[in-house]
Amino acid sequence: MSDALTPGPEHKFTFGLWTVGHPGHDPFGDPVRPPIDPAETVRRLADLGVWGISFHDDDLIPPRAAPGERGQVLKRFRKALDETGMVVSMATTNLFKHPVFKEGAFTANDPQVRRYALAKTLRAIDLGADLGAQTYVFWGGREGTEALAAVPPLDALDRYREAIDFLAGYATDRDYGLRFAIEPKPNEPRGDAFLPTVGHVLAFISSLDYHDMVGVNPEVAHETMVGLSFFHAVAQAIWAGKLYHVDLNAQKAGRYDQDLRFGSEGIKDTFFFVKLLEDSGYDGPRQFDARPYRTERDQGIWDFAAGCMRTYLLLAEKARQFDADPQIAEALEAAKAPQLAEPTVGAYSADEAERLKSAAFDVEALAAQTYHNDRLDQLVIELLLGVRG
Ligand code: GLT
Ligand code: MN
Ligand code: MN
Repeated sequence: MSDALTPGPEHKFTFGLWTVGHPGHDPFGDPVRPPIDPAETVRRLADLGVWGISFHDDDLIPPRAAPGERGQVLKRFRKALDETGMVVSMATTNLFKHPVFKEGAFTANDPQVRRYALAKTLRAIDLGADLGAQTYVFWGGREGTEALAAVPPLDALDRYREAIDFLAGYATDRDYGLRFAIEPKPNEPRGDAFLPTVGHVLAFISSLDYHDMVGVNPEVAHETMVGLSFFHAVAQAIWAGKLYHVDLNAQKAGRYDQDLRFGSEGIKDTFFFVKLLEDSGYDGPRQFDARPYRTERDQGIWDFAAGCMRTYLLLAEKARQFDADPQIAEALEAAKAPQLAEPTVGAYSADEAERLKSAAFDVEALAAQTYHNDRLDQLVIELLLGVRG
């Protein structure tokens, strides 16, 4: 049991620089923690068994870096990567912090702002590829509006598509071997965001010229904040062959984006998500996009990071217990769960349609069946509470 709970490179756990490095400011309060040097973050996380690190362009190279500083930062960062064996798992662009993006980035009304957003992203893609990133994430933090009249949504979607296709063309042309992952979020900081959920992103991807190289980066908090099931959202991304990256944290429904320690809320949904991911053969990064509580600093930050990974591994262990539990297997049979894998009628044929129309169904008997879902769910709760196995 202890081995299964020790994080290692095989688990592909990753953290963004902006997560453990978050200074703890919020709309009402000042920072509560000093900044951490990216190289120090790499070393501390590597000690905990983390496999990879990710960053926004501006997390790594401060936007107002003095000439020469860029080289210094990169040198320190590369040295820490080399010494620890940690990889750069993902890179992304900060297109939300600077006031130039207050009205949008790829979907800003002003073409010069859109062109600037693209230029910033092209440079950030170069940086990410140079450091070995294989996934590039797009979170459209400022793509949206409060004034519905101000931003025609059909044009905004055209511009969004134009931007992603242009950048995909660039990454392909440069042979960077990158895959893109678009991260949905329903609102915050904008009143209404474009590409608000996993479902919207999947539909958008199918409209792209470069649809093969673009997938989705679902985040627990972003689906959960509007009351959607993250488990089902990720399932649909997997089903579509589009789960290219995943952002793990915790969230209560109906709140602002909380980015809490993984597994600290919604334990049942989180358990089924972990089981789904483990069973699916997904072999991409398992990224924690969470922040320590504002009460934490120093060692508390690294305890928080260790906690995210430990909870993931505990739930993966619970998933194995679920599969090995004979009473749960019986309850799944009683719920007829295995039968959902059987085709209903197969592909259309006129004969089959006729057979169906003339078949006799004992509808009353079918309606009277019981599935014992309460018993099944109770067994799951008991498993999670540690009184089984
Ligand atoms: C920002 C956001 C996250 C995104 C990051 C990538 S930035 O912290 O809240 O959900 O994943 O741009
Ligand atoms: Mn995220
Ligand atoms: Mn979030």
